[in-house]
Amino acid sequence: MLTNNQNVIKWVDEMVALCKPDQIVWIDGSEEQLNALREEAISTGEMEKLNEEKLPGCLLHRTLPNDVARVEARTFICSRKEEDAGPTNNWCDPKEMYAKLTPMYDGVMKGRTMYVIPYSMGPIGSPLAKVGVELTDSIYVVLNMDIMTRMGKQAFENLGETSNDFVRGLHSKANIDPENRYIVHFPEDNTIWSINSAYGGNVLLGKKCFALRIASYQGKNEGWMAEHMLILGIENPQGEVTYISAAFPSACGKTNLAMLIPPEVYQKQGYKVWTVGDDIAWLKPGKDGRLYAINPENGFFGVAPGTNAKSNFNALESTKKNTIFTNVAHNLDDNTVWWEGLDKNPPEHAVDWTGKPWNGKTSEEKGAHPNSRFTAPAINCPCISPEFNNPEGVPISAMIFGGRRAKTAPLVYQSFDWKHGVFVGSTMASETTAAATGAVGVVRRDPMAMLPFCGYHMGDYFAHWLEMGEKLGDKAPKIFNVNWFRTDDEGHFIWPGFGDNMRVLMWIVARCKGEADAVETPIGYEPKPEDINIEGLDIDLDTVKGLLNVDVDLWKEEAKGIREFYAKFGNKLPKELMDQLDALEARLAK
Ligand code: GTP
Ligand code: SPV
Ligand code: MN
Repeated sequence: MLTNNQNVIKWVDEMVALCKPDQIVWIDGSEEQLNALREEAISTGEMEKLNEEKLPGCLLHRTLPNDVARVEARTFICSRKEEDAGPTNNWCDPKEMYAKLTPMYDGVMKGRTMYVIPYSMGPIGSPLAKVGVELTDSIYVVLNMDIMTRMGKQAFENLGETSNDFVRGLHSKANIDPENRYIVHFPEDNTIWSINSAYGGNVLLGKKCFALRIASYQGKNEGWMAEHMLILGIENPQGEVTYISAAFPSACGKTNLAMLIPPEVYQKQGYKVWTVGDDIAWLKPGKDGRLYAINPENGFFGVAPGTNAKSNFNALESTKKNTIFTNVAHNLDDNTVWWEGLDKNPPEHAVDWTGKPWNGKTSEEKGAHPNSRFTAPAINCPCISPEFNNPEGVPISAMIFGGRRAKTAPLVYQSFDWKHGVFVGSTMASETTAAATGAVGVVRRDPMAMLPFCGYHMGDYFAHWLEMGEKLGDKAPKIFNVNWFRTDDEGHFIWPGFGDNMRVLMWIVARCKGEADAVETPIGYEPKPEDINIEGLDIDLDTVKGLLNVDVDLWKEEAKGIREFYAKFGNKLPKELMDQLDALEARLAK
């Protein structure tokens, strides 16, 4: 045992009595203990050791083909009152859910070891950090949590001997039975139960389950925000850094934007980009009244396909050591990894993500699953911010929303004010991706990129955003919307994206500093086309004009869609947002 905290000990005892593991191992976070676990996972075949010269400390893991993504249909928010989960979450009465799952956990760890993982979300000692304990029967989970969180006995030291303020996570892979898979949150009990999965967001309980679903509920009650946002800093040649956070739905470009390499025109002037986080931000007003953000995570659980030296050099560099690869192709020639979009030279002698022999030169099948991932330590990232471990976080000047929209949403626009910005975030829509099971490419509303991650009623969540704006007043970040994914008639992306997204961020920074003009449109403020720097790109001013075009007819349709979506929330929809919708329709009718 690593702690004398009776709240922890009592709960672990109860869960041990339920799950009946053969052994209990308390994870202290020491390299010695982790190495023994790595060796064990390698010896049982659960993980494979990769080329020690080319990928030192790296491991490969494959999950079952039925277990490759988050499962939104099997994810529940079990608040006592159904109304508190709201219309966008699956709900079940907590008593009923405990009664249903308890027999499934009964004896589930017989013949297995239970690992007790203490971890901190947020820098150790940060006033914004919070402690969780995850119980799991998976070494893969332990090794991933080691990368993704500050794991080990320090977390217990932070919790102290008497506090009861920790999130209780219980995970068992059980039989990885998709029919009995449950990812369940009990916000009022600070508890998460996950069973029958061994993949990513379903089982690394510090990530989406705690740092977004439980934390969003805590933030509402405690006056802060947990958001599905990257955090980056742009340093100008004078050494001043402006911090921006951005919410895009899963697999819509957060990791890429967070680590972007500035185009040459900015590099030669001395601009730099620093990564604070790539997926989750916890935000709270600071002493000076501005909004400060920390990244509660300690690593990146990033999408592998499409990651290459050109699209995301810094992410690729981050995966060169001490990284776990999940569901990518295994290159047998040199015991390395490969995925679609890594390079144009797929291996001939390889094993695909399902474990079958695979020839990348001739096969029609994909070598890596579209949602294959790398788990890489943040410290590996060449552009990790010097503020990454700052317990106070970084002050946010701008918040950006965005998604995948082939049409309708322009390259960038700014909201008229905070309230309008909350409206813009609440009405975000995006095409679905492989990050969750189900159809890909279908446009759905995904408010603030939080649809799958908000741990309470989304109408109350919108109200919380509005309240935060009241509290922040004129120190509130400016709110923007971006879309890198507009397509032409042949379906090709028009905007070059990736590092060139910096060109749009530069207008955003200039707006925050009051150094750039804007044009008023019915949906918000837009840049003058010539204010987007296209030096060095092979697109012209007319293309930028096209990207910024607001098609009033499409937007009238959009407003109708928003009205339908808003109807779901009934009287929980803040009146301010309905007023915003009416105002948008009035501007479009002019
Ligand atoms: P999660 O980890 O699921 O939350 O995803 P994410 O939001 O971090 O997305 P990520 O940066 O991993 O990008 C997902 C996919 O979008 C990858 O295949 C990228 O190559 C692609 N992508 C990212 N940025 C851009 C862009 O600016 N333009 C285009 N066309 N594609 C992009
Ligand atoms: C996402 O889907 O937004 C992810 C991956 O970041 S997972 O951890 O699986 O949720
Ligand atoms: Mn994510």
